[in-house]
Amino acid sequence: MKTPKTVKSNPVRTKLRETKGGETHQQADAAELPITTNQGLAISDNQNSLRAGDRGPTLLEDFILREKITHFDHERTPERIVHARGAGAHGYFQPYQSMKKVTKAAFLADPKVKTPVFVRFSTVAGERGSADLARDARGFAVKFYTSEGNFDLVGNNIPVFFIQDAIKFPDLIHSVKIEPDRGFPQAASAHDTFWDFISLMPESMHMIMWVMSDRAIPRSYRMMEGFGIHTFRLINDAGKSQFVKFHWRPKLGTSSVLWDEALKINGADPDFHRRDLWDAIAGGDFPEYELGLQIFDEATANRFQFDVLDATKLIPEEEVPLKMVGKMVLDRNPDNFFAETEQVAFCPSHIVPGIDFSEDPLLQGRLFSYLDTQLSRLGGPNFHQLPVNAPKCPFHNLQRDGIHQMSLQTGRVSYEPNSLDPAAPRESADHGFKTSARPTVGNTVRVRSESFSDHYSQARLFYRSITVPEQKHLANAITFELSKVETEAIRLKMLGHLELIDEDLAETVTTKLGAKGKADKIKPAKNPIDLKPSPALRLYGKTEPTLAGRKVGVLLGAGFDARIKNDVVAQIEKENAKAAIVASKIQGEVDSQGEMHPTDMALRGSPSVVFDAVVILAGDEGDEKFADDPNAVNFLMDAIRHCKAVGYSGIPTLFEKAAPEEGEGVIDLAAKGSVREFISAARTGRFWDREMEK
Ligand code: HDE
Repeated sequence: MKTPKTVKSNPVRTKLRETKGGETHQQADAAELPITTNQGLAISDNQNSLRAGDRGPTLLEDFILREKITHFDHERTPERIVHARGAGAHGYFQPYQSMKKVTKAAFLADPKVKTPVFVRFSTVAGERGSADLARDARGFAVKFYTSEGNFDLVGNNIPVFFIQDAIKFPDLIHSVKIEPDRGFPQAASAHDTFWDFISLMPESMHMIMWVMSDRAIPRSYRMMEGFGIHTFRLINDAGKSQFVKFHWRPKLGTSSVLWDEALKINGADPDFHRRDLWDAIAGGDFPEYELGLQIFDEATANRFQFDVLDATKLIPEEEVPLKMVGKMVLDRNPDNFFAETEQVAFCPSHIVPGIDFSEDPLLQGRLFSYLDTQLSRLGGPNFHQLPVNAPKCPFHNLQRDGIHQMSLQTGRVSYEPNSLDPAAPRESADHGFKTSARPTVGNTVRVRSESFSDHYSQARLFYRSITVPEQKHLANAITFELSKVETEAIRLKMLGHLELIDEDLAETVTTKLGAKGKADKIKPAKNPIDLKPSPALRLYGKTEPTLAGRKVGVLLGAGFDARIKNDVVAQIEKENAKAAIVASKIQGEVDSQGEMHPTDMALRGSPSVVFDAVVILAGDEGDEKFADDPNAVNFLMDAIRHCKAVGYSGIPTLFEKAAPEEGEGVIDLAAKGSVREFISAARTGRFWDREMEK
C-alpha cells in the first residue's frame, strides 16, 4: 500500500476582476459554462446581493439571492431515526461457484457475474453528527443491484438482537437515545433509561453480552463481521426450501479498539471509521468481505434447543458450519455523500426470487417499517427513482405520479388488466416472485412462544467462548455503564441478571461496583444450561496475525536516524500497511544529517490511539524535546498502555518520563534484524499481558 503524499492544491482560475471592495471574483473562461441559477440563467456576480446603493438595504427583487438562500434553507432532510450516522461505498459481489442447487437467486448462480453493490455501515443510537467510536452495534447494510431486482441484506455486525418482537423496537430505541427531557447523553447507552429498559427485558441479555464486548468498538468497518441475524429461506428451482443465516467475514480479520482508545479517538478524530473507509478505498486498498451461508433444513432446526425464529439466538458455527459462497469488494467511494450515503434506502423486503422470509416476528415487523420510514425521510413515494436506489435492471409498472416524480410516464393506460395497450407491463407466473408455500395453523393470538423463553444460555455461551482479555473488557464495560446509572435499583437488577449468565462475571462486576450481596434475585422463565463453548464467537485468534490494512504511526524527532526510518517504512509498506509520518511540526523534521523529511501528520493532532502500532525515532535533541512535550509523552505512554507494538531508537529520556523500556512487543530498532522483529510484533497486534486495567 502506498503512503499518501502531501496533498497539492487544485489549480484554480486566477483571472480576477478588479473591484472597489477587494472581494475575490473568479471568472469563467469564455469557453466554460458560467455559474447559473436553477433555471439556467448565467450569474454575473456571485459575491454581492442586489442593493439600493453601495451601503443601502438589500432589495426583495434579488431573485438570485432568494433562490440560492431558499435552496440552502432546505438542504437537510430528516435523519434516520436509527442508524443516522453512516459511511457508504460502492463495489461488487461475485460468487465463487453456482449455488443453483440451493437457490435460484441469479446473483448467486454464475461465478463469472459481478453484481454491483452499495454498502452503508453505521452506528445505531447516535445522531448524524455523533462520533464514530460510540459503544454500539454497527449497521452493515448491503444493496445488491441484481439482474432480477434489488436485494437488500440489511444486517448488523452482531449476529443477534436485543428483542424478539418488533412491537418492542420503539421502546428499545427510545430508551437508548438521548433522554427526552434533558437531551443527553448523545450516542451512549451508559444511562438510566437504557439500563432500566434492559433490566426489565431478560430477552436482551445475550445481545447485552455482545454490545458490552469489544465487538461494539470496532477498529474499522473493514475489520468487522456482518450478519443478517434473522433466519431466512433459500428456494431452488424445484421449489425446495431450506433455512439460511447470512454472514460477512472481513478479509483483514476482525479487530477492535480498547475503550480508553475509543474515548480518546472520539476526541482526536470523531470521523475515525468514516475516514478510514474513505482513505482505504481512495488509496486502492479495497475492503473485501466473504459471504458465508449457514444452510440447514427444517429437521435440523427442530433439533436445536432454541427456536430459529428467535432473533436473540445464534446457531453456533460448530453445529452448522459456514459455506463461503462469494466475495464482496468495495472499490469506489461515493461521488456525493448526500446523494448516495444519505439518500440510500435499504429495506429488508427488497428481495429476489430464490430468497424468502421466515416467520421471525422481528423480521416480520421490519418488513413494514423501512418503506414507511423512508416515505417521510425521503419525502414521498418516488425515492426508488434516485440513482442510488434505482434497480440497475429494467423495472416498470403502473404506479403513477406522486411527489418528486422524475420519469415521464407516457401512454393512456395506467391500469391492468387492460385491452388497450399490448406493451403495458403484465404479471409473469414464470419469472415473478413467488412466496414459498408455508403451512400456517393456529388462532390469532398475542403470545410469546415458549420456545423463545431461554434468555440466558446463549448469553453464557458467548461469555464463556471469548478470550480472557475480551472477558475482562466486557466486565469493565458493564461496570463503566452501570456506574453511570444513577438509580441503584436498576444496577442491582442488572447484577441479578449477570448472576444467571455467569457467576464469575457477576462477581467481578459486583465487586467493581462495590455492591457485594446486594444483587436482586431474578427468577428465569427457563433455567440456563451450559452449552459447548464456540471459539468462532471470539474476536481474536481466529485468523492469522496480519499488518495488512493497518496504520503504523512513525514519530520523528530532530536528529533521527534516516536509515532506520527508511527501512521501517519500506517494510511496513511491504506488509500492505500504511506508514504515517508524524512530527512536532507539519512542515517536517530533520534527520541526523540535517536533511528535512516531509510529514503526513502533526503530533499535536495525532495521538497514538489512531494507529495500530508505533515507531518513535529521535536523536539527542529530539529526545530531550519529546521528554518535555506532553503530546510525545502521551504518545508513548498510551501505545504501551494499549498493548501495541512499539519500535524505537534514540529516546532514553522520553522512556524515562513515559514508560518502562522493557516489555514484550517493545523493540529497540538499532539492533540488527530488529525491524523484522518489530514487523512481526506489529502483525500480532496487541500484547495483552501488558494490560494495566484489571
Ligand atoms: Fe432496522 N431500521 N429496525 N434493524 N436497520 C432502520 O430504516 C427497524 C433491526 C438496520 O444504512 C430504519 O431507513 C425495526 C435489526 C440497519 O440506511 C427503520 C426493527 C437489524 C439500518 C428501522 C429493526 C437492523 C436500519 C431507520 C425491529 C439488523 C440502517 C432508517 C423490528 C438485522 C440502514 C431506515 C441504512 C435502519 C426499523 C431492527 C438493521 C426505522 C422496526 C434486527 C443496518 O425503518
